[in-house]
Amino acid sequence: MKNNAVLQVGPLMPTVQEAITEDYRAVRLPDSTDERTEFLRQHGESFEVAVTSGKVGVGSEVMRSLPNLRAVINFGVGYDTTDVAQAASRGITVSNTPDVLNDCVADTAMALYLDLLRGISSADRFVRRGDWLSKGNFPLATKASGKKVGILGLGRIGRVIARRLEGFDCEISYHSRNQVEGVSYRYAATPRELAAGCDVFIVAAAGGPGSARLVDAAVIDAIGPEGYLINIARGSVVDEDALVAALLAGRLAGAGLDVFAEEPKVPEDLLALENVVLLPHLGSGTHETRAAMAELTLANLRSFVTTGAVLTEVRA
Ligand code: 8YV
Repeated sequence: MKNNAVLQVGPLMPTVQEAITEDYRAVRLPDSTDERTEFLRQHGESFEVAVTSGKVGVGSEVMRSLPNLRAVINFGVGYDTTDVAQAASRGITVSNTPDVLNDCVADTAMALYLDLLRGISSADRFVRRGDWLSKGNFPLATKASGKKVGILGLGRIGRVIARRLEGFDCEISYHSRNQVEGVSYRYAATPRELAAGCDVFIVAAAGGPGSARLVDAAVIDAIGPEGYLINIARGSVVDEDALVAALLAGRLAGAGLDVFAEEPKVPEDLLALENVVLLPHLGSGTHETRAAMAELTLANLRSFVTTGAVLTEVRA
């Protein structure tokens, strides 16, 4: 490949940024729209590979401005910010970082699960405010073991969540685009059917056009006033306005959210609610997992540059 053939799109983990700059002389796409347009007009033709993260991705417009692009190397398992349809039609390879983050994202789902049902964050605030001294006992919570849990999306991460929930004696059901072979969990034909049959509804489905607002007002109402919603996938999978309205009206018992529709914006109305646990999209955010994701990102880049194929290709 030519010099400067690697384009960095958006911020990356320092170790990844250093490696691609030193080893491939990668050039960073400017962040401001004006500078970016001019940069792409002048240099767009020279890039064959783009390295990005799931947060930023290579969207339709940037991809169109890179006429010689051959690969998008994505840090993160989710690739909904990259125009995979355009990539497929132009024969552009897209890679992501699957599997290495399954444990941490599933652990985050479990942390939200226990926190939400037992009121852990709320109880922590209770102690810090001095309410234990002034008000006495913390209100009773909901038992977490043995619940009926519905998982939307029984992919790599969904399956690890299910395995962890088995340890809590939960009764697991799921809905996925296709029924999964070799699992004993009950299959629900629609998200609404899944919601109607569970106490806790966990969103683990990939983001993107195919799953946008799959969890709509009707699904949220089917989870019901005694039910909880947890989302560790993408904010786009849930109709956020409908979720906020249901929480405010008491039509849902609570929600545990690691992801939002317009990150890092969190709906103002949620901030005052005690039955909601809010996380800043930290699903995979541990030293160990981020290092493994960085390694796989760089291995995909190395493999593409030397062989023309990536190790973990996205097949949308
Ligand atoms: C990533 C994630 O860290 O992998 C994903 O899809 O949601 C996160 O855990 C993030 O996307 C990287 O930008």
